[in-house]
This record gives sequence, C-alpha cells and structure tokens, in this order.
Amino acid sequence: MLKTINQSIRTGISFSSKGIVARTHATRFYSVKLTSSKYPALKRSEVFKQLNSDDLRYFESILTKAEILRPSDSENLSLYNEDWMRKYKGQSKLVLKPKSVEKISLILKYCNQEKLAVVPQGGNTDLVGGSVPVFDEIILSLNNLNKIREFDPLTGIFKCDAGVILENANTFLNKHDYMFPLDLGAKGSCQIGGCVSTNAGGLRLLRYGSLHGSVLGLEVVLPNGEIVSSMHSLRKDNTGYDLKQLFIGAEGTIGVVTGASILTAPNPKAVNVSFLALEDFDKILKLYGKAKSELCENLSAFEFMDKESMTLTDIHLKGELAFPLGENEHPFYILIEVSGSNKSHNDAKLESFLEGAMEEDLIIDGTIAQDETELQNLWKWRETVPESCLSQGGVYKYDVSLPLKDLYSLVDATNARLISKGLMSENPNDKDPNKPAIGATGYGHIGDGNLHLNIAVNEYTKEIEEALEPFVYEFVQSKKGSISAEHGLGLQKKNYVKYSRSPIEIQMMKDLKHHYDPNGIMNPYKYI
Ligand code: FAD
Ligand code: 2HG
Ligand code: ZN
Repeated sequence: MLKTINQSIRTGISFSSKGIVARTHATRFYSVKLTSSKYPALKRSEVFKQLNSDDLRYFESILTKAEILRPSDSENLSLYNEDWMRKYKGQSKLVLKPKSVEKISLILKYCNQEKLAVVPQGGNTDLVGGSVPVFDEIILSLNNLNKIREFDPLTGIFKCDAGVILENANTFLNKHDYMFPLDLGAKGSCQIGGCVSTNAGGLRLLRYGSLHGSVLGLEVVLPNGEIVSSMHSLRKDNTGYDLKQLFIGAEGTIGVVTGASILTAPNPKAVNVSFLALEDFDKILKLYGKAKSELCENLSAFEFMDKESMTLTDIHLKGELAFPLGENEHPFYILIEVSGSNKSHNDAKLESFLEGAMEEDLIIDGTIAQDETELQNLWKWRETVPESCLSQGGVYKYDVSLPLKDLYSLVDATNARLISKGLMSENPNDKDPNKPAIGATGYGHIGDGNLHLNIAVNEYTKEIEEALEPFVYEFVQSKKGSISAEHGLGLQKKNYVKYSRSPIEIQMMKDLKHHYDPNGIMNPYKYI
C-alpha cells in the first residue's frame, strides 16, 4: 500500500494552462515521411560518393555476413533508418555492425578515402534526429561492440565497449554494489557510447553530476581511422587539454566513441521515493529550496510533471497502474527521491521534510512508497511520460534550460501560441479532430533547470512546426536559456544553434570539425 500523507484534497484550484484532452481511441500512426521530402531545402551533398559494388566488396572483405545488413536481409533496415519518434527517416542502404574497434578503424579509413558519409548509431533513442541518416549515409551501428572490459571494485572505475546497453552496465555494477552514475527512461535501449555522445543528463544529474565529470577516459576512432586509446583511470589528470571532453556531446560529428572509462558510484543502501501534488509552480520552487537545504546529500532526484503529462501517461498506461494520488486533479506533481546508506535515517529525513512542507502549505497531497514495487511504480509515472506524449500520433519535443523562475512560462506561452494560430482547441473539452495539436505539456528535471516541453499532436504538420520554430528558441533566448539542455542538437536544431551560441563559438566548433573531419563524412547535414 502506498502511504498517503495527506488525504485532505483542496478544492477550487484554478489551473493556469490549457488542459489536455487526449484521444482515448487506438493510437494512429502515420507512415514516417522521408526527411528529405519533409525538408526539401536540405540537399544531398555532391561531395559524397554513392555507394557502389566496389565499396560493398571492400566491406565484405573485412566484415562477416553477420556484420553487414543490406535491404535484401531479413532484419528490417527501417529500424535503423527511422528515429524513435517516427519523425525522421533516412534512406541508407547499408548498415555495418562491426565487432571490433579495429574493424571500425578500417571502415572509417575507407569511408574517408572514398568520401562515403557515415552516421554512427547506438540504441537509436535520440530525440533530435541525430542518430539516423538524412539521405543515403552508411549507418555504423555499435550494437556488436558490447563487452564489459574491466571493473575495479575499490575505485569504482568501470570500462566498457561503447555498444554496452546502459541497463546492462547498471545490472553488472549492481552485482558489485555500485551503480552507473546516469539513469534515464531509455536505459533498456540506449548505449554507453550514445549517452556519452549526447552527454545525456537523465534523472539523477543533480546528485551524480554530468558525464563531463564522470567519464575518465574514452577510446575514439577518428574519421581518418586513427584509434585514440585514452581509457584513463585517473580522477586527476591535468596534462594539457582535456581532449575527451570534445567527444562528450559531439553527437558523432568528429569521431566514433568505441570505449569508455567511467567513474561509477556506490549503490545506495536505502532509497525512497515520494510523489506529491502541488497547486502552483512557485510552490515547486519553494519546495525545491527546502529539499536542498533539508535533504542535502540524500536528495537524488527532484522531478516535476504537469497535469497534462500525467493525463497522457494515464491514457498510455491504459489503467495498468492506478494514479498514485487517486485522481489526477492537481496542476503539478513532484517526484522526490532520497537515497543514502541508512534506511531509518533516510526515511526519517524524508518524513520530517514532508511534514514541514505540509505545514508550510507547499504540498496538497502526497504519497511515499512502502516497498520496492511501489517505488518502481512511482518512477513509472515519471519515466513513461516521454513515450506517453508520443502515443497520440506524434510529438514535438523541446529540451531547454531556463532560469527556474521562468521554467514553466514556456509551456503556457506555447499553448497560447498554438491556440492563436488555430492549431489547438481553446477549450480543453472540445475534442475538435480538425485541430492537429493536442496541447503542450511540461515536465523535467527541476534540479537541473531543465524543462521538457512536449507538444502532443495527432500528426506532424508543417503548420505546427512553423508555429513552434523559431518561437520556442526565441523565447528561450529572451530568458538567457539554452535551446539544448541534454538531448543535443541533431538535425532538429541545426538552424538554431545561434540562439544559444555566439558567432565565435560557432566558428570554433566548425574549425574543430574541419580539423578532425576535413571531408565532413561524420554525421553530415546535422548541427555542424
Ligand atoms: P543514439 O540515439 O543511437 O545516438 C545519439 C547520437 O549520438 C547520434 O547523433 C549518434 O550519431 C551519436 N552516437 C551514438 N553512438 C555513438 C558512438 N558510439 N560514437 C559517436 N557517436 C555516437 N536523454 C537525456 O539526456 N536524459 C533523459 O532523461 C533521457 N530520457 C530519454 C527517454 C526516452 C524514452 C528516450 C527515447 C530518450 C531519452 N533521452 C534522454 C535521449 C537520449 O539522448 C538518449 O536516450 C541516449 O543518450 C542516446 O543513446 P543511444 O545509444 O540511443 O544513441
Ligand atoms: C526525460 O527526462 C527525457 O524523460 C526525455 O529527457 C524528455 O522526451 C522528452 O522530451
Ligand atoms: Zn530529461
């Protein structure tokens, strides 16, 4: 049983944003349109060669049958050409799945000489169109490079191939009483190399920091085939430039990450989670301040979800899980996780914090997990939001950093914008099938100042995209935020980097790209 901490739900709460009325009938999915037809201004570069039979013969000479995937093979090529949101679709005719770093080196050396464009691909859970080709680029999948290399139980330093799936890395570490310092909803599919290449932030960044801190070393294959083996194990190493940082978050534009050395964290002995309802965003910020000062080192997650994101999640879960607080009737929800080494201390801290928060009128209702199953169920209401927002047909996702005081205002502004353009119903109860947008939702990582603005739609349309872009980016710039908090730039934000980076910063990125990849074969057409 979930322990309810306050059953006395207040009435008459006014809801600041437009409510979401999502479809409850079967999800409609459209066949994914080719990226090249959706964005006709994007042209295939003449610099790149078309794949020919000589190229195929070369790849067949260095790879086994199991490492090459072509249209005639039974495994579906569209799994590699289409992204997770079914928003982008490339036309690659070749997927290479090498089993060794040396083979990756030979592939890149050859592609560089022959000017064949390449898209590195991990678990293909990218949310900005970065992991799939735009035209006929060769897909270099890391799926077969998936061995754990070594682990030191004293220092917690873990070394693995780039293709190891995050969840598998964590399961391995848990057996040694350690944990991976990153966790996210796509953990069952995303790979360590993909997470490093996007500098994924995830659900516990506030406690464990970013991969820029926990990656101690990398092994990378440069576009010319050179292997840079820097799988260092040192926490302190100031020997000149910290070159690995260049590849963390580079999104496969200057090399292929083939291995990573990571500083992992001891697994906490005691973890607990509370799910709370709040009546306005201001109270979320007050609660966060209180959590920081009272829960201190025990605070391991502080996630927020708005009512709309919970509505969509409820529909998506189809009654599989009861809503933690009876009804989804409050404007905002917070999931707080505390973790430490002593259960009674951990629990006592959480309970006294929650009692104080109720006395100060910060929370309306809440519940604390009583066992591991309940804890996992509460997390499910947070981790399932990204796919729930997609489940109505499509979703436009924006991942932004904003000053905390302005964080939620973007959601309200986006709803107002869609209504003013006639793309969304003003009245949440009006299920007008002619309005392509269902509504904007907001959720994300309060501790990181990171809002996920998701606009659930019945289908992807040019009108919605034009209403949202550059509107969202201009809004973020006006508040001195970042247009790319943790998901990267990919193809989606290709034309908008200037909203968060100065001309000199963009030029320095281009210089680096040109230096390491003069033929531009690595993940072309994307942000750089
Ligand atoms: P891919 O999607 O395959 O690739 C991502 C990018 O990295 C592409 O540009 C690709 O070309 C490049 N790349 C991949 N592997 C390599 C490599 N070995 N070398 C060089 N380049 C490479 N992100 C967060 O930050 N926080 C979250 O909480 C979060 N939650 C998510 C939840 C869901 C349900 C989903 C679908 C995604 C989520 N993401 C989140 C997005 C996140 O970026 C990815 O899940 C993950 O980091 C990408 O890993 P991947 O292996 O799937 O990489
Ligand atoms: C999360 O925090 C992820 O759940 C995904 O970063 C966010 O899908 C999104 O917009
Ligand atoms: Zn996130």
